[in-house]
Amino acid sequence: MSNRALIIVDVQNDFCPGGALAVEQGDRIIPVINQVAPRFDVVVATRDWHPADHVSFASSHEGKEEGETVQVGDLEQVLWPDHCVQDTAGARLHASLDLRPVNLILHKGTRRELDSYSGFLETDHRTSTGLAGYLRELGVSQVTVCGLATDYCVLFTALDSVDAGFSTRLLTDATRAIDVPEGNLEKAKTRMKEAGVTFLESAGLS
Ligand code: VGL
Ligand code: ZN
Repeated sequence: MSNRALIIVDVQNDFCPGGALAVEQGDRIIPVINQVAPRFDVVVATRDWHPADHVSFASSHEGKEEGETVQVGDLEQVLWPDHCVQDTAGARLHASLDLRPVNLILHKGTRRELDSYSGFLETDHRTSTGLAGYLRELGVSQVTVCGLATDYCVLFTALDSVDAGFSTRLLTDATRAIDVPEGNLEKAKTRMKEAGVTFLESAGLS
C-alpha cells in the first residue's frame, strides 16, 4: 500500500487572527485546506493542547517575559504567551476548518513539563505521540504537511516525518509563519529543503 496522508498542524483559534498567539493571515489557509483534504487517503489534524501551567508559557516562569528562553533540563525552551490551554475556546480547531475528511485529531504538548512542536515527537526527541505508527499501520508512505506555524510546529512535524521514513511535502499555500525572530521563516525553509522536504502548491496537487 502507498497511501497519502495530510497532516493539518494546529489550525486552532489561538493561532488565528484574534487568538493568543495569532499568526498573521493564519485563517487564510483554511479554504485551501478544506479544498484539498478530501483528496488524501488519511487526514490527521493536530492540536497544541497544553495544561494551564505549561512549561512553554512565560507566565509559568517568574520574572520571565514572552520571547525569552529558559533552560529546562538540557532543553532550551522558548517562552510564549499562554495559548491552546486544554479544552478552552482558544484551543478549539477553527470553526471554518471542515472536519468531515479528518480521520484523527491528535493532541500534543499535553504534559506540563514538556513542549511539543512536532506532531510526531515531543521536544525531548524521545517521547512519541504514536503518529508514525498510526500512519504506518494505515499503509501511508507519503506525508503532506500544512497548517500553523510554518517556522515552528509545521517545521518540526515535517522534519520528524522525514526522519520517520515518509516521503514528505510542504503545502506552501496552506501554511503561514510566525517569523520570530526575524528571518526564522527563511531558516525554517532551508532546514526543510536540506532535510529533503519538497515544496508544492495546492494547484499542483494531483
Ligand atoms: C506553536 C509556538 C508554540 C505552533 C505552538 O503551532 O507553531 N508555536 N506552540
Ligand atoms: Zn504551544
